[in-house]
Amino acid sequence: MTEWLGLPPLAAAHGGAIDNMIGWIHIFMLVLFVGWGGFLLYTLVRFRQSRNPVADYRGVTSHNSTYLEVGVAVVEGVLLIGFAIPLWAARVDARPPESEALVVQVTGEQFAWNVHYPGPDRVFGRTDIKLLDLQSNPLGVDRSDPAAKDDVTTVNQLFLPVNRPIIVRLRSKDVIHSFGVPEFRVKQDAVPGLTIPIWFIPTITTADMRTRLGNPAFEYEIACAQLCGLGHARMRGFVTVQSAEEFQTWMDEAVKEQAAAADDPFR
Ligand SMILES: [Cu+2]
Repeated sequence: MTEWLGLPPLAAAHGGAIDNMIGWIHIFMLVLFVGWGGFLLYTLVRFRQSRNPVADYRGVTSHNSTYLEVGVAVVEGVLLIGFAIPLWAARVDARPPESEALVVQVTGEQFAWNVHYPGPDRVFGRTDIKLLDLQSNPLGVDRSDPAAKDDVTTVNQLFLPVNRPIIVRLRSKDVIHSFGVPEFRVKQDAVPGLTIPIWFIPTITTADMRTRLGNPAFEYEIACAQLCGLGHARMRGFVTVQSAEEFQTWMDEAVKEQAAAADDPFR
């Protein structure tokens, strides 16, 4: 019902509820705009100077405006209590259990998105700021930690399986960034010093979306949605949504490659 808003194509399970809410807000705001605009025009005509040469010091005695304002407050209350709060509760409080989800850490920095997968053991390896190297180890993963041996990191490339809950733990190294993927209807600030979880279920693979849109170059894009410095505009990450099998193949390859690279004494 929200095609008239021209939103980006939808590719996440919860997105319909968000679009619904955006639709209702637009409808209510249109009613308010027309109502207040009409009222303004009415007062301009009704209280024009030629009809009211002398000011009326008694003012308005009817209570209509009070009733109207109560009406507006009720509508806004419905938006807040009926739509916004339940949606917030479902989106933020009711996170799926980590055992059923793919948990991935995404760390913003000026000006890139660092992605960290825990690997098959589902445990994030230790990271140490002393090991941090912007070229070879931007997250400072300590490969000597057993839990880190199978960890996978990427820069600006987030690979996700379709139809599975994804929990992104959002962090930042430096300033406030914002993780926004319009097709997933998610946008959340990444705040230094905090780890903020967000979750969603991607429903359409990148390949299917390309066919659907007739655009072979389509990519889901992580746009940094907070002005975070001079390079903000080039802080673009890409999300590749794959079938469960394709994702597993990619993950197995990446685990092997990165573990081998970490073991290479000549690196
Ligand atoms: Cu940024």
